[in-house]
Amino acid sequence: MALRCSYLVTLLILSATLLVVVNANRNFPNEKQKSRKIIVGGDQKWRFGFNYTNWAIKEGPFFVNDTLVFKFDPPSNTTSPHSVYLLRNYQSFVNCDLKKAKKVADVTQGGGNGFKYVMKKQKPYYFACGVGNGFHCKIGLMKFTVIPLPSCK
Ligand SMILES: [Cu+2]
Repeated sequence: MALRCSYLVTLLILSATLLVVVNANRNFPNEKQKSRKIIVGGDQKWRFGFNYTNWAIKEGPFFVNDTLVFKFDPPSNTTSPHSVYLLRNYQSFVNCDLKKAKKVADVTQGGGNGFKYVMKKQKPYYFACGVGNGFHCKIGLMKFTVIPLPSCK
């Protein structure tokens, strides 16, 4: 595992070198990296109309045991409700198909410090908002996918 990890980090550093020109201030982790807490969407939080696919590409790479924090206000007269679902596979991700999706946070759980989700496995995660039966996901761009890399500990 240790060998595999250092190999992976080497690969990351190599790709980092290639990306340096276009992305000078991106942080690449070292082997002693602690798991991070990442606010989904940054200061945009979890909202309708922000491109979370682009956000995830810019924010990555992500690692196993990183925590994603989804921040969204509970439903009120002035805010649109949101939720967090895990879609089943790539196909349902592409189509924003919520059938058989797993609800991980309902519309009330994003308030305060936000809803925290720890990515425990090295597998694809397909996140989406479930509001409007796919409408927020499809039209509101409220979806992104992450495959966390093994954390090197
Ligand atoms: Cu939403």
